Amino acid sequence: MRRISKKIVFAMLILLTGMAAVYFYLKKDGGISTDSSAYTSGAQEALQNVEELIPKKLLKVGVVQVGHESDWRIASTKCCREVFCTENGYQLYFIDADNQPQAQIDAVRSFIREQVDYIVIAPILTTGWDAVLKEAYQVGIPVFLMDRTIDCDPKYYQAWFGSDFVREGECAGQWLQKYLHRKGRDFEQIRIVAINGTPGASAQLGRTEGFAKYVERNKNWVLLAQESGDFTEAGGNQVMERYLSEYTDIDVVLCQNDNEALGACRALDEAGISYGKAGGVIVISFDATSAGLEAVWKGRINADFECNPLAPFYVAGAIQRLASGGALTEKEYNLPEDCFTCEEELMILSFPDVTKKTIPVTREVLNQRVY
Ligand code: GYE
Repeated sequence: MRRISKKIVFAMLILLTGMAAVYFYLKKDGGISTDSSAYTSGAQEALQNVEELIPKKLLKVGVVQVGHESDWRIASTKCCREVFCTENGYQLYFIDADNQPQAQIDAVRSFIREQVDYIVIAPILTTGWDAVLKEAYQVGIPVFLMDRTIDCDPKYYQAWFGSDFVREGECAGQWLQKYLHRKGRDFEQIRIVAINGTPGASAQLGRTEGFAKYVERNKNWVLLAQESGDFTEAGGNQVMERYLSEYTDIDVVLCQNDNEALGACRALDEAGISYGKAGGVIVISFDATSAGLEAVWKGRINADFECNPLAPFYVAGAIQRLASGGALTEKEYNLPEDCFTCEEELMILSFPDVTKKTIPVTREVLNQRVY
């Protein structure tokens, strides 16, 4: 008891000495009133400054990315790192799964062990998520999905932010239908080859499904082959080389991303076959990254259907809302996207619920792009 009271007296002495030192320091500095109200507001101000100096608790966010297979993915990772940075109040745990589905599951388990506050997943495949998401759910870590979708009970994630991939495929199909009509090719046989993305990724499944509706509708279109280029430039190049050795008179190559399209263009160049604006093979792509739109501008790609990689901004908005006690109103959020072409004429793409005007790519359009 005597020891405790000695401690208290000692602490009070230090406090009083400190206050006296501050008082004399302020007096010495001159111009500081000793009037009690001014002293109180000065103290409050000092307290506020001290509060600013105390580091705020950073939100721990674990993000597992698909890999680094394409320009689109690199833009998505860049956005992620910019959004979930320390200055914005986050401690980011970032794992690049290098296109390995099991590495994604392991990453989520490591985030759970790390007791992060939020988990953000950009899934490679739609399948295989149930067990690990249940684990995150049981320990109460909110999960957000971005980019591709997954097949699981929606209660295991807060919300998904990404593109309507079926709509992207439909846009490509409707654009091709209108473009061929404009060129007077409604009754000609149109021989199409497709270079798909990673099999089982929702971006691949959706784009394939959307475009297939137009293959079905246009009886003069023949889909000769569809193989995976794994969303990479090397994949697009190899698949196109194979197609060129197997098929003659290809009218259209539909590539499920810009990197595949650039690889396909290289194969066409090497084979001495004309394409794009120059005539010959019509090249269609998805993503509308800077490299893709540059190729549209140069007339190498005819049409490029945008896929927005800025989902991390939206996910961060949702995290902030949850962190401040708010709630989300939707489960699925689609990001805004456009259609770009190398031809100057505008084209209207219309669906029961949405109308899109194609955008001809100019230098100004390129300069305004952020990814
Ligand atoms: O189109 C491609 C990427 O899932 C939307 O994945 C994404 C796709 C994108 O690597 O470039």
